[in-house]
Amino acid sequence: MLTVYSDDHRLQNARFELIDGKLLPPFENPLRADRILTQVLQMGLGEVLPIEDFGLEPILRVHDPHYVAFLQRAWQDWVMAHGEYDALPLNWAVRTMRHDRVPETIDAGTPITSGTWEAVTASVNVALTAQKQMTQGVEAAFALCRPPGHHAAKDFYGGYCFLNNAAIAAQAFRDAGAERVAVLDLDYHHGNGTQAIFYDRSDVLFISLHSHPSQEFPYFLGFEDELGEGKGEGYNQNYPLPVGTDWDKYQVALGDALSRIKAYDPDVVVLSLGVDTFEHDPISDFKFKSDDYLKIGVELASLKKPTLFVMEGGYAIEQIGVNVVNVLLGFENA
Ligand code: Q9C
Ligand code: ZN
Repeated sequence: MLTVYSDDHRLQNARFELIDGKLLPPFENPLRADRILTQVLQMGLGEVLPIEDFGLEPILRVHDPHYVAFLQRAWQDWVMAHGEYDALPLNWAVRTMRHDRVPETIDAGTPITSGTWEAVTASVNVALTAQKQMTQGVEAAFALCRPPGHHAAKDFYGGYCFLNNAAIAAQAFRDAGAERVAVLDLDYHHGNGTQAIFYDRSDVLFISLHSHPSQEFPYFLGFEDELGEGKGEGYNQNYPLPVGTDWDKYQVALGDALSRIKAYDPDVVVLSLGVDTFEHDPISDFKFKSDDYLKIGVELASLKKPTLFVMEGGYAIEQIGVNVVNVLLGFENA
């Protein structure tokens, strides 16, 4: 399978994130992508392509122009206001407060640094380069995106995500002539950004399997009664699963999700690939073993659809490469 990769991911390299009362070195760090690339090369998965630059246009098909402009100058503005520290603001928009006010900086777990803008635009270009290869006939590709994207919505960031790589690629497929796109999100966390972006649309089906939002980030979205709205009604499906979920239990929900996708009969599948479902993931509580990722790949291959794998989360540095590449090998060898 073809992989697309850019070294520019290293420009997102923060000092800290605020997590559980501690300022810790970020879990979402450059070693993640380095280890995945090493495993791709070691297993001989296939060719590794560099990025092409697609500019702002495909980003603006998904994200709000004010938000994109904010992100582009966020570091500079932050330094003017606070000096050269990672931007780790706290925003407090709880119930009873106004929701028509648009906050700019929000998440103390998602640092903005001097290289964030370059890194996140390179990450989008990774997804779009792989997407373009597929419009030219490649059947499956792996976009080794970093930073991840699925928690970023039209006009906000969070959960280590700034621009929604998977959503931008899904929209690019639509713009290139695909009639129906299915996005299947297998990251441990609910893909709230992707869901919100396509919530009122029937041309992009969004399905997510994840840790129950009553127990886990993003806490306020990802419940099973979120079915889409307007034209999008019936085109959103969540499978919230309890902490401690292992492959045996997951498999049932995955089977159901795959039959829904088969019934939808998409032209292409965008697979938001997180391996934070792993038993030793430091911030998550599912119980996947490395071999289980091969089985996910085999299951996904049963759809027999062109598939774009877009890297999302996964923080167990030692095994992240094996787990990710197992999905891709399982898919290819099925
Ligand atoms: N107590 C992705 O996997 N903070 N983002 C977790 C845990 C946010 C993860 C706090 C986790 C976001 C792409
Ligand atoms: Zn995640």
